Amino acid sequence: MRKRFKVLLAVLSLLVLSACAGSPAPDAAREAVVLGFSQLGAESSWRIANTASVKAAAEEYGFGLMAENANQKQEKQIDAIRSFIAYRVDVIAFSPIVETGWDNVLAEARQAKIPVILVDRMIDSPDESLYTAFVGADFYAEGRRAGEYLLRKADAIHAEHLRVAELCGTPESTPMRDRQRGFLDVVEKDDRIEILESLNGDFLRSKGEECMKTLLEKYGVGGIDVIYSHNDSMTLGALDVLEQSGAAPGRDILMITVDGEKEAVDALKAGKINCVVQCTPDLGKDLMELVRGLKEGREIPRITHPQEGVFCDFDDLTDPSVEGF
Ligand code: GZL
Repeated sequence: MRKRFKVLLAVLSLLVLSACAGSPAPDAAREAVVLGFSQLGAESSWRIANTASVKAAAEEYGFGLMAENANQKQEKQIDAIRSFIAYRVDVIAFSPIVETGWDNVLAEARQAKIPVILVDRMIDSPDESLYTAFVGADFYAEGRRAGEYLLRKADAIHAEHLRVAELCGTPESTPMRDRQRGFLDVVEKDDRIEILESLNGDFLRSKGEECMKTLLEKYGVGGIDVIYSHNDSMTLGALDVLEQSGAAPGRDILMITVDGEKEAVDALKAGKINCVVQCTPDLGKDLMELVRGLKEGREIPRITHPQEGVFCDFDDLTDPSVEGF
């Protein structure tokens, strides 16, 4: 009898401890917090994974979630934010498709005393009070990592001249601007590197294909040494075109990409991509921690960057840690 009592006591203790160990709020808190979330679209595997991360984390934390998809339209994001204000959600979170054009609607949220958290992308405004916090990648650092890989590769293959074509993400978006600036700040000092051209692929696989076709028509496979692409979707589109043209991407042309989705990491392992700069879509839990902090009246960090790294052809690609999302 005593043994059974001891086991029961141990189980009960574990249950109590787990409930106090910072685990998400219980279901009963679901209606206590309602988060309005405007997602910019579903343009890439990264975006789809990011949306899933936010939804799963809201569920885990027991928060009510009003999620709106703007299908790449800024005006739909603005409408969604206005509906969150009308509904009087506790917190508004959104991923701004571009950096400008938000001041009026965010001033309305401030007027309604609803805090705003930026997810994944930044806004460009002189008014720092328009948002409370940002959770997302340091895109400038990602661009620098891509540039540092290219210089390391140039050393390793004793390259004297490398002609780079850049596939850019959505114009005036934070990842496009900062991945470009970070990359250029590293490579433009090195006279082995020549930037041939930068084309807008809008983070879309279909436009990545179009850009690659345009580049091949203009320069030919022998006229381009490196593709630096701001996301995997555009890179995978470019790979399709290169392989259809008979080129061997990863050998004839160095391929550098950002995000780290499974299909791109698999292409890295197959030797078709040379470098994958990681950009995690898993921002949901970090976002919910910020929401919980606001609801508990705590000071929250203004900027939260996730840990990110690089997978490349200098690595042991058989290591199980080399995997995509
Ligand atoms: C980056 C994110 C970018 C991804 C793309 O955090 O904003 O948008 O790199 C996505 O895949 O479209």
